[in-house]
Amino acid sequence: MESHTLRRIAGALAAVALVSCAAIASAASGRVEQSGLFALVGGTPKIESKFWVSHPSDLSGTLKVRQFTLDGKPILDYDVDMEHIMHMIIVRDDFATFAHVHPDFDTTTGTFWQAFTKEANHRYYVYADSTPRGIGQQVFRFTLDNSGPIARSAPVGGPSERNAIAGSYTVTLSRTTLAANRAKNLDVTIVEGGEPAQDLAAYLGAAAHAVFINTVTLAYVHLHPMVRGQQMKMKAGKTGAMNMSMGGGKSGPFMQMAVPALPAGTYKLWIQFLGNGTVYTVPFTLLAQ
Ligand SMILES: [Cu+2]
Repeated sequence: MESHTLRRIAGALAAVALVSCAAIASAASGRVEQSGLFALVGGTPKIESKFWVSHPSDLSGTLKVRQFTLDGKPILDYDVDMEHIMHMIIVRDDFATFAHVHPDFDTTTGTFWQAFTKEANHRYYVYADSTPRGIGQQVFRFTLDNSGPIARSAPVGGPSERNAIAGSYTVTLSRTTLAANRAKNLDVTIVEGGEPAQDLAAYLGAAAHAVFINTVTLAYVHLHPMVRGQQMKMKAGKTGAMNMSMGGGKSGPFMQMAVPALPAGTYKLWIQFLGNGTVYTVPFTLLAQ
């Protein structure tokens, strides 16, 4: 079976620490800025990404990201990818929560902002995934600090069951253990009431979205499973990236995703899909060994 899964890979592979994540106090404003850790496997950082939190109360604040060309000019033009110019993934330090949000954008300053309320005693990892026009996809990771001592949390553990329940749906992966460093196609099947689900629709321009995060290295992979046996309309984007158009029609329930070669480790995986008008986020744990 032929599959052309659109693939977006980002990673924070240990040896590829190209940009320091050190927090830098901005003398001018008193705010604490972070320079993002470049996180795109196989790519190179072509911009600089800055992160800070404005008007923080104890737990609520506005996450801000502003990106710059390497000669220091704020980036104002972004390509739309999956219906948005920035995708922000926010995961809790124990990988127990996952958010996929789309920050607002100030076209004058190039600043993105996103309201966020964290839970006490946890830090969060924030991934900013965008495609500056003419540059191509760039992904940076930041850390949102904890308020209060970090809670002790259960370890992520081994590979999860292949089935997971989401509302009235059961999502099944063909496997949750993979050979490390080897690309592999994984089937994703969504069943409702014992039958293939009939009320799935495209979500953000894809049949489903899958985000993998290595629980140790924080390497990040973002894939879009393709509906099996359905002709997908693909077009080359301006930057050479592939954009997918599904026209908002029916989607699933039989999908396949092309998982790239993953370094050995444990990966938290979240699959997002739209079922009968509701977005579901389904967690799994994968082991690459
Ligand atoms: Cu996606």
